[in-house]
Amino acid sequence: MLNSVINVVIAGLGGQGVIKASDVLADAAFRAGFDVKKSEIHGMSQRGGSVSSDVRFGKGVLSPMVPVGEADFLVALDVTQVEPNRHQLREGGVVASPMREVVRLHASSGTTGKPIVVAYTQDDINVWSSVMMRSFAACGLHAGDIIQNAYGYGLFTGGLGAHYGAEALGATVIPISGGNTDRQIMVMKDFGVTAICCTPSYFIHLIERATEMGVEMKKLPLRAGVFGAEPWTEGMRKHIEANSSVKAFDIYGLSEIIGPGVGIECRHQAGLHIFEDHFLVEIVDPETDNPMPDGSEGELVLTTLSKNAMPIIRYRTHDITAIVPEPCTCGRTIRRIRRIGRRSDDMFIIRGVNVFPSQIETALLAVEGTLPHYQIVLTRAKGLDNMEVRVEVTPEVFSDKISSLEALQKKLSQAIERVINIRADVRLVEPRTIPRSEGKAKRVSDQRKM
Ligand code: DLL
Repeated sequence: MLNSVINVVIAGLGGQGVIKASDVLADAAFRAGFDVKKSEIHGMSQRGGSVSSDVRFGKGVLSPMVPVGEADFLVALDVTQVEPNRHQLREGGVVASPMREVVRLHASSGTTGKPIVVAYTQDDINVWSSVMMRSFAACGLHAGDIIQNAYGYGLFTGGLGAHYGAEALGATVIPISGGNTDRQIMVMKDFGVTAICCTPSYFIHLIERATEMGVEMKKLPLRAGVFGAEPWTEGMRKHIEANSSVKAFDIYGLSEIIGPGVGIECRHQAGLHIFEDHFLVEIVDPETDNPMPDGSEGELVLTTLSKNAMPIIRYRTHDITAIVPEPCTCGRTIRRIRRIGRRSDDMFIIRGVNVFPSQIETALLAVEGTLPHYQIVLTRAKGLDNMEVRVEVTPEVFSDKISSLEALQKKLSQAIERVINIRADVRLVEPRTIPRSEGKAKRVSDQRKM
């Protein structure tokens, strides 16, 4: 994965900035013990001999020294340069520290294609533990709490990220990982668990299963849920808080930046505080790439400020949010972002209308009698797109008369139409028929391309 010489592509529009960047890189590379050779700056006069090897820049300039697909690292001085130059990168990861300093590898779950491998030095792990520790503290947790960590352990960053943070806090961690739902409930009850970490959709499943097992969730000492790794709505929060004893906190993060712990809600549950001493936040217009002012919605772009093994500059997360500029009443001075309801790439187009799964979820959960389990199935017949929304109803509603079920179906269909302006076929399904996930829920099944 790592060579003693790193091939770096500096992508920018030229000028002093590029030269400065190559100087900084060369300096860092020297100090890290790399074999730095010489600079290669197209279109400019060469400056000195002490610049990082194989540095190049420029929009359409292809370097004879860094063949396409062979760059280890892309330094983009301008956010617009990331995508057009991505093809220069070598497959299989980019590590900026010597491999002997890398103490851990993880991989993103990846919505498409191959997973992205991410690497950490010991310092990176320490930063991660620290931001996770602060995250737990923001939820009001402290030493003495018993934290059941039901995020998956393994390549997924959720499990070990939360684990190290909880230990740094001085809490007692139960490293149960995801799955084995009955055992989760037994452990929660028997160990006097006070906080749980998992995806919000899995916690809803835990609530249901506990009820079936005769365990009263509201009577447990559980008081905080640290939920993230997937989009969820205020409707889901209401459902969780009404059906259990937890206050539900939203935690955000992504493997490429560090894992969980980029941001978290505080007790006011009014946006996620970003740990700005480690992560620089920007919002850009996903269409034009222009920076957006605070308060305007756009794509979250993150830069790591303290990572060693995989520093990342202006990473396009695809997550849509806005910066909340007002200070929070909790007193923290780090800024907040709005909860992430959607990704720019989870949008689907149906009969020409752009739709996000979270819009459907908001519409469904505003109507009484439904459960936060739904699936959107897209099909195509004779060239015409169709959207069916399968939604689970509560057992009480399901045993109602046909006429009341039909009335509910109509109500849901109208609620969806009000939000997205097109009709969807709503199908009410029996409780427990939509597949449950132990990790991230899969909401959309697009069968149009199959
Ligand atoms: O999901 C890291 C994580 C683990 C976050 C545990 C929180 C808790 P990835 O598998 O790389 O990493 O997926 C990252 O998940 O870009 C978002 O699209 C989505 N995501 C993560 N947290 C949230 C959240 C982990 N709170 C991708 N709300 C991100 C909405 C979220 N989406």
